[in-house]
Amino acid sequence: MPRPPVTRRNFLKGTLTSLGALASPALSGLNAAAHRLTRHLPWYKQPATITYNYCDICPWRCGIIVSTVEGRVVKIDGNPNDPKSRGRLCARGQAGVSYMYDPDRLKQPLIRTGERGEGKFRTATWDEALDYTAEKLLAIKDKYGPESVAFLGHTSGDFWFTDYFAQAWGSPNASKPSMSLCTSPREEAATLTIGRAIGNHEPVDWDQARCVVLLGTHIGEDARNTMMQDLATARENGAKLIVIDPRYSSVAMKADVWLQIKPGTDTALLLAWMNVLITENLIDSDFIARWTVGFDELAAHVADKTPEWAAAITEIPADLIRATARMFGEARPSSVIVPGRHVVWYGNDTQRMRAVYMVTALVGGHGRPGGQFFNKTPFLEAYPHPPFQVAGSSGGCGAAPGEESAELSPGPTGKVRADGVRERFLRGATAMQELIEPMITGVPYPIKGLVTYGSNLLHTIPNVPRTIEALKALDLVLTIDILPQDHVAWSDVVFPEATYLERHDELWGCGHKTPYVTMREPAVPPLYDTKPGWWMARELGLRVGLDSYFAWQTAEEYIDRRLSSLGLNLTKLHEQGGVMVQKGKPYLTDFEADGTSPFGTASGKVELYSEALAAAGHAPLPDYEPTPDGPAGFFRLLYGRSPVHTFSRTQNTPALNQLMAENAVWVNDATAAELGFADGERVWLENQDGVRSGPVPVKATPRIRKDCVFMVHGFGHNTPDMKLAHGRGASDAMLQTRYALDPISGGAGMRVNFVKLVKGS
Ligand SMILES: Nc1nc2c(c(=O)[nH]1)N[C@H]1C(S)=C(S)[C@@H](COP(=O)(O)OP(=O)(O)OC[C@H]3O[C@@H](n4cnc5c(=O)[nH]c(N)nc54)[C@H](O)[C@@H]3O)O[C@H]1N2
Ligand SMILES: Nc1nc2c(c(=O)[nH]1)N[C@H]1C(S)=C(S)[C@@H](COP(=O)(O)OP(=O)(O)OC[C@H]3O[C@@H](n4cnc5c(=O)[nH]c(N)nc54)[C@H](O)[C@@H]3O)O[C@H]1N2
Ligand code: SF4
Ligand SMILES: [Mo]
Repeated sequence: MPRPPVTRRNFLKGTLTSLGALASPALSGLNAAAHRLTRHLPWYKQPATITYNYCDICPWRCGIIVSTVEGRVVKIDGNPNDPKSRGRLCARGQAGVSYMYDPDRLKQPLIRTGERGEGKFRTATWDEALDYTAEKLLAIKDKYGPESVAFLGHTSGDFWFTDYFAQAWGSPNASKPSMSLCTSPREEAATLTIGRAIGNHEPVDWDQARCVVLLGTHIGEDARNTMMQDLATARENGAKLIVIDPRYSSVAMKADVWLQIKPGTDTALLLAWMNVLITENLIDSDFIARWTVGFDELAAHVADKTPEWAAAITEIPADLIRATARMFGEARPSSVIVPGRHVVWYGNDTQRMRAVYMVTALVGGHGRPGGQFFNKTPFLEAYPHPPFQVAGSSGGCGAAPGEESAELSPGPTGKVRADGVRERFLRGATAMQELIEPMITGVPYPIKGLVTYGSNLLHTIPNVPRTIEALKALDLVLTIDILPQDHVAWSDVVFPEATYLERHDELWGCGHKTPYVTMREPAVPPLYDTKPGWWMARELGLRVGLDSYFAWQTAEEYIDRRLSSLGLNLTKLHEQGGVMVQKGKPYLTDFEADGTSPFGTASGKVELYSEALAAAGHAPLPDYEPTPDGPAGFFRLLYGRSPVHTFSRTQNTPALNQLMAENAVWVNDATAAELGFADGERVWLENQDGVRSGPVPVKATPRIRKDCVFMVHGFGHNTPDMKLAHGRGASDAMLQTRYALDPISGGAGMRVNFVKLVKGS
């Protein structure tokens, strides 16, 4: 039965009634008394118990307030104290209730009975499942060493396995998709150029910006809550907006100028912008003299990269390239190119991202109001534990504060990472897709065990047939998930997790303009026979001899110990509204005042010319490298987000499935007509290697170039166990049988696949 919506007024009333309620989801004595008086009333008039949390539907992690009535979660609101949500949420965040009550959830531990991939399991007790896993892990360790177990994880609880357990166990082979399948090139480029990380919250000073550029970044479809709010504020304040996208995206509609670039040619555009900024003296000479190195080399490098040169490559008219460069330069220093997030596009992505930071540097935008500010990581001590067997986290936007800066070190047997990071690539954090090959070949050494936490292997990593080959070759596959996603069928043992609304979890500390720490507490106890990740990690740890790392008994004890470094504990943090905000140091003036440099490069300056890259045999200044076109009759496959779905995790969420049950393929309308495809007609997509996915409806539209097609990522689920998502839409991951490896960061460029449209439903 649909429940009536909670109005702001009665929600606030509920909040007030429950003020002072315990952190525990159980009703306090006060609430219980109130409940007796009100239980004849409809649920929305009853006092709600409030718990604090951070949203786990996407990696943005907005602070939320969860209302529970009679043991049922009824409403999720943004936490006004939280710098990430500011009291608002996107549609997905509000659908958290539906996500948690999805009837298709994994409910009990499972042990495989059929062949891998068949999806045949028997239910097991937790003791059985944990003992089984521990035995297999120890057998692999005895025979091959601890580094032969890989840990692939994402989603906010991944810390317990991908970071804590992996390091205690002694495997350097831990990885998250949020690096080499998402942000690696921009992080690598930022480290090389400005000597700082970008981190989870892109440091754009929206409030004061006068000119903002979005390169690919498709805000609105990419529905990062506060970014949408910030963009609206910037526009309200009169900031100019330039959007560069081969597709007329939702945010392109809001732009002053939309540049319909030829896919893969952005670096040429950025070089031409630098040419115009320098030749027309639209630069900040003082900033350049004081805070950069290599300006002369850069000026010489771009001297012949004229708008006319770039026009032939990008298919953007030269006068438009010139006009937009002027628009950007004239707003200096309050001009910024938003560092993208999903930046693994064509394989040469670190160089493009360097060019992005260099354009902002030429106008003096780094650390200037309205430019790219300096974020600060919150202070929070780590839980004291014996030295890890392997130092260094698996990287990613989600690493816990206090644990994230260590250098990667080899495992206890002296073996370095099997993905080649620090050997094949310049530095990089981790390269998830490069850990698949060693599972098949045993080179540089065997990987025999796999622990996957909260990452959808078959929808996340390109070259799915290779991943399946790897899954077949392993001695142990442990999957920890909340849903029977496609990869679950390939597991030997499955641990069903309680969702973020049903568990305590590691604190979330976010590097930000105002760094902050927020908490997660359960709104209701775990549903079914599910357990929180911290509990599983500890129970498994105790069974494989890692007792000394799991000295704490509960997550509360662990978190309270960490919070004590801030003079807090969970109860106090709850009482003060779930969030602790610290002071930032966002502007250059903050550093100039105390005579320090915000730039962590070797020179302490923005490195326009990179000695580090030159020394490693890479181009010290970015060059445009063409990306090959596809075969005749094929279109480049572009992909992106829908505002109502996250990756491949929400397609089965009833409330979101109702809003969008399948994806469509965007095709230029004139091209569709030429090929004889009607708008709405169902087609299969077939890639350059003969792999098919679909069928999906054609969206015939003038909003996309003729050389490419576009689809929303995350659809095309095979498993019949996810009843709403099963068989709906096409999978971009299936069609990405190839990727272009970025030799600097280890990122996997995924926009190098091509598809043709094939009739038939
Ligand atoms: N609703 C929703 N929002 C999300 C997520 C989600 O799953 N759902 N995921 C979050 C995460 S982790 C990430 S990484 C971000 C990803 O979102 P973004 O970082 O915004 O991703 P991009 O890949 O930059 O953006 C995709 C856009 O790039 C365009 N594009 C394709 N090729 C090119 C090209 O060669 N040049 C240019 N200039 N543009 C091109 C596409 O047409 C599309 O509009 O979204 C975040 N926000
Ligand atoms: N083809 C293609 N590949 C991509 C992208 C793309 O656009 N196209 N985007 C890339 C980007 S930017 C990113 S950041 C990554 C995202 O990569 P992933 O994070 O792997 O993406 P999801 O599909 O959301 O997978 C999350 C998995 O965690 C499970 N899960 C959800 N909540 C919980 C929980 O509380 N506990 C546990 N244990 N599991 C949970 C979900 O059921 C799902 O199986 O993908 C990358 N790969
Ligand atoms: S942007 Fe939306 S889905 Fe992502 S964390 Fe915030 S509310 Fe949740
Ligand atoms: Mo991402």
